[in-house]
Amino acid sequence: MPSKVQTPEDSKKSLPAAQPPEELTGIHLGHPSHAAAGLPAVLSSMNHVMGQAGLLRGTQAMLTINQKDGFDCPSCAWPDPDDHRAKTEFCENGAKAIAAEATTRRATPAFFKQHTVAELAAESDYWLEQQGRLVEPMLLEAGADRYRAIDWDEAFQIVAEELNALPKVDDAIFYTSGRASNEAAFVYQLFVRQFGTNNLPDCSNMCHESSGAALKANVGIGKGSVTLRDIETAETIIVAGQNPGTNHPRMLSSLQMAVRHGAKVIAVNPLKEPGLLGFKHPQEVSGMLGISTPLSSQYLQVKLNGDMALFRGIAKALLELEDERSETVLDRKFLEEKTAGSAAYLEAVRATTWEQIEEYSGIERAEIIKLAEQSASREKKLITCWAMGLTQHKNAVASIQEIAHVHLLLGAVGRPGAGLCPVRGHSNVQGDRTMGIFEKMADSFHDKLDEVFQFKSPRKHGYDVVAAIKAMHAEAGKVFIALGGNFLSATPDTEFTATALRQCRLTVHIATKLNRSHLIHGRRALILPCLGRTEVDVQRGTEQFVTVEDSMGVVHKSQGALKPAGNQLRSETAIVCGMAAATLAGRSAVPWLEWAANYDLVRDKIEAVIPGFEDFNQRVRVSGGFYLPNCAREGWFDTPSGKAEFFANPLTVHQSAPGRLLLQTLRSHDQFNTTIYGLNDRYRGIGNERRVVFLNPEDMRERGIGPVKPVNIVGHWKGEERRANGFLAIPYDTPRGTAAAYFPEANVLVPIDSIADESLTPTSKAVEISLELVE
Ligand SMILES: Nc1nc2c(c(=O)[nH]1)N[C@H]1C(S)=C(S)[C@@H](COP(=O)(O)OP(=O)(O)OC[C@H]3O[C@@H](n4cnc5c(=O)[nH]c(N)nc54)[C@H](O)[C@@H]3O)O[C@H]1N2
Ligand SMILES: Nc1nc2c(c(=O)[nH]1)N[C@H]1C(S)=C(S)[C@@H](COP(=O)(O)OP(=O)(O)OC[C@H]3O[C@@H](n4cnc5c(=O)[nH]c(N)nc54)[C@H](O)[C@@H]3O)O[C@H]1N2
Ligand SMILES: [Mo]
Repeated sequence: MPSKVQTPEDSKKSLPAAQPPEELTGIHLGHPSHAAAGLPAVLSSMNHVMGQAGLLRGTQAMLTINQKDGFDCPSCAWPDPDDHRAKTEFCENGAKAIAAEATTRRATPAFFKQHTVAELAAESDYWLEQQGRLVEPMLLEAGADRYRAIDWDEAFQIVAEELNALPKVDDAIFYTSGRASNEAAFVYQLFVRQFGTNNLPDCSNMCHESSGAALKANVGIGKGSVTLRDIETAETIIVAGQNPGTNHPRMLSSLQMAVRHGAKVIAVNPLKEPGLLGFKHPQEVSGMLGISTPLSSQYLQVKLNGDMALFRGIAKALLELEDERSETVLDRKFLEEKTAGSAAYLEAVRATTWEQIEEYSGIERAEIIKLAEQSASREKKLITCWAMGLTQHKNAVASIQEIAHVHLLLGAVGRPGAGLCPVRGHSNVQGDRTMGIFEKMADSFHDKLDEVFQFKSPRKHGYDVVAAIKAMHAEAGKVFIALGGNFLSATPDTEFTATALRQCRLTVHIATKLNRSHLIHGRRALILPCLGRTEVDVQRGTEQFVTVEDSMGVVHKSQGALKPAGNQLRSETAIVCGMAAATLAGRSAVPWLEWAANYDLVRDKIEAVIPGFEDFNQRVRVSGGFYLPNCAREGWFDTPSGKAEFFANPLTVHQSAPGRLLLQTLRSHDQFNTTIYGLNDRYRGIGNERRVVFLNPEDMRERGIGPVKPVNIVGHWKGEERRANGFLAIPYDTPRGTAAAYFPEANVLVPIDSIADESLTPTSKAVEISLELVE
């Protein structure tokens, strides 16, 4: 029988806190900037690196990051240039990520002995992060109030014992965050499938799942179609729902290069984001002197969730231009030969009125026509980049398909300088998916896996993130294992998720740093400390490397250079192999421990199972790596019809109830997802505070809320209320009716049932709220 451990009826007070403390930290309010990077960025990165890692370790790390024989930056998935690579190919936020990993601080067994789990949970996420690297496997026994050190074999035995005691295999849930290497991800999914389940939720479920679902249906591959060279040679680049100044700073160099070649960059974003206005290249003298290149020639402050209407508007404007002009605006040849469904789509576009488009998008017709004319000018080299502003909405899939439709009308896919560019988040989130981290892989993948490993992999689809939380919530006694990440803080509806995790019989986290998920635990809990990307990985005397795939489908090596943070640390691959060997003892023919000692053996099997990895071990040793096949890039479409598909989706937008605001949850400049590096959001003019809510000044006036006054945020969802208390109201340039607050503090407001159609991604960019003034 699954054991019921802690119930929601247990007094909340006695349980470790699922949310960071509500205290304010003392805001310094400045002004939003007009450009990103430049000298302050360099200074900030140096501060972080030298402050955390010291001069020697810091410099050593910074000189190998993103170099062809170095390690892949663990921050974002923006690719490295194929040819013109700078000596310092990193950005301010990459530097912060390195500093966080290379830190000399340690969360030792003595530290865990000093603090109860409840005491640790009362601290802020920023404080938890500052405690440094985890160095020994830690166990929280049933009923104990603090973690204690144990050895690796004991830890693997506990995992094996709990997994094998489950009444059904589907009671085990295996989460992955997108930093795991290809090798770790491949062995992990094999372990999970040999154990017997497809319960492989991942961070992608909360991230670019909508892009994958949309593009797979449109163009036959759920990945972007462009390369870095395409970006640099495009004529028009639309950046929609993305804040590259903070989240993909190296993308700004590529945009700057494009602008210097004559490209126009168009920003589509409700907020005026400094990183989209201008760029001061930190590796150029002019940039260091503070001279910025203006980036966006047009800045469309779309309403939250107004993108589908905007792109429908672009399509409508293109059609009207085609009608007006004698020359063709649309690529008729491409439409006829390579696409299907355009007639029904074009009919839907004609039937959509300009009034509706303007109302839903909040953008005037003239501006939309201007953008359409720009997109269709000269060689129609159009690239559209997007990220979470598009993917985390109810109609995300349909919105992204509307982007694809505009590209198909212009034939702007699979041509040099043109294409679709979902900009990935985690540095290997795309690679993890390629390796089979997915709750519903295609049959072709399973067939190959079965053939190569001589077993019958389960075909029943597994849980994605939201389904996993609901399953743990509905029934006690599950086992939850996480390869990286911070499940509790990254997922929606924090208190609901906390209840779900507390009911597990075992929670296990393979991690580099302490986070809140380690403190909101099951009956028993394990923390298994792993090596980071920056560190040397030696197995049985031989130095190993891992591989990753960037946002543009380049697979390459990553090899750390720093001395590991502790001598007990194991690599992710070795930890997964250790768990698999203990759990599947006698049931698996895989030589897990041999694999843990030699990643070439794992790569040979990746080659055998996954298309595009021919001669993997040879090709990945060639400097810079190799591109995976990509049908859309190559100009053909792997859809059932063999053509790129149009879908005449009904036009939708989030309609808030009267008096309510629509809140998006986003990242500050000093965080990597749930990892809080600092308390500033420099470009937006916020110093030393995270509990802020950005509001339109008119909306504030109407509600009698003065600048920097404390408010409580009340979330509304189908008659339910969720609360996040004690936020400071900040007047900001955002459209009326919209608001913004930081993730993860605001996750408590995101309802577990509010998910995107088809992709099932939590709608983190659209939470209906009202505000209460705090007296
Ligand atoms: N330094 C740093 N780098 C990171 C991360 C990090 O946390 N820190 N996270 C990584 C990860 S996992 C990811 S997925 C990416 C995330 O990269 P982003 O997607 O840039 O991240 P967000 O902060 O969520 O920003 C969303 C942007 O979309 C806008 N937006 C919100 N709603 C809408 C909308 O309805 N329409 C439009 N057009 N825009 C909208 C917001 O104003 C904001 O500018 O970054 C990756 N890189
Ligand atoms: N409200 C709201 N929620 C969101 C989002 C949003 O915009 N708004 N964004 C969503 C998105 S896009 C994403 S991707 C998810 C992110 O969700 P996750 O990927 O689960 O969260 P992270 O904060 O990236 O994970 C950080 C933790 O990973 C561990 N870690 C760091 N490096 C390594 C490593 O090399 N190996 C291992 N094993 N562990 C490591 C550290 O312990 C660290 O505390 O959050 C989602 N949640
Ligand atoms: Mo992400």
